Amino acid sequence: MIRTCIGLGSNLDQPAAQLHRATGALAQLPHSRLVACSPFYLTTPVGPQDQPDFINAVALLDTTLAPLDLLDALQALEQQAGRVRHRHWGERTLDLDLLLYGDQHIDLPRLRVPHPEMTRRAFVLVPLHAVWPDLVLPDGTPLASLRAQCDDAGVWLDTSGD
Ligand code: A4P
Ligand code: MG
Repeated sequence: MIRTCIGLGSNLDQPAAQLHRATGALAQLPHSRLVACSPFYLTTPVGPQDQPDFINAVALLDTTLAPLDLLDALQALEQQAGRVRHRHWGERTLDLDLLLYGDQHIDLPRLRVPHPEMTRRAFVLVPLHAVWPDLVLPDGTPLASLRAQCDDAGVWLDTSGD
């Protein structure tokens, strides 16, 4: 089994419910085991500001699926959530990003791992650190140091409970 990290995000159609459904679906993926999911966070949008706040979380999934097979499965779940692509970095019902696949580096047109933006995004670093505090990234950087340096002003623990 390979330990993978999956970033979940939604800002349309009851975002917290979208993420609850998505984690349930991740737990049902073949050849895979959902290990943990971070708390949900309410986050201000990165990119266009004229869109609703997001709910973000990070799940840890152990799997024997190959990277592109896992990406296919994640994209199928996005489709099932009725995802329509509006605009780059824009609003979406469900976004599932493969952040890490073990300590592998993957550079394919369809799949770049580690996710190229992850170390710059508080909406990824905060939940990832919450669910896996002693993670060391494939390049040797301790996640805790990135978490300590990141500007988390737009990231709040979601206490709405829905
Ligand atoms: N792709 C390449 N690498 C990966 C990977 N590691 N994981 C390809 C998933 N997909 C990967 O993605 C476009 C293509 O990226 C896919 O076809 C896949 O083959 P997309 O999600 O369909 O398009 P997008 O969302 O418009 O672009 P992008 O760059 O993926 O956006 P992101 O990085 O997903 O960011 N603000 C807050 N607060 N919270 C958010 O969750 N999300 C975004 C979207 C912007 N602002 C946000 C949030
Ligand atoms: Mg995406």
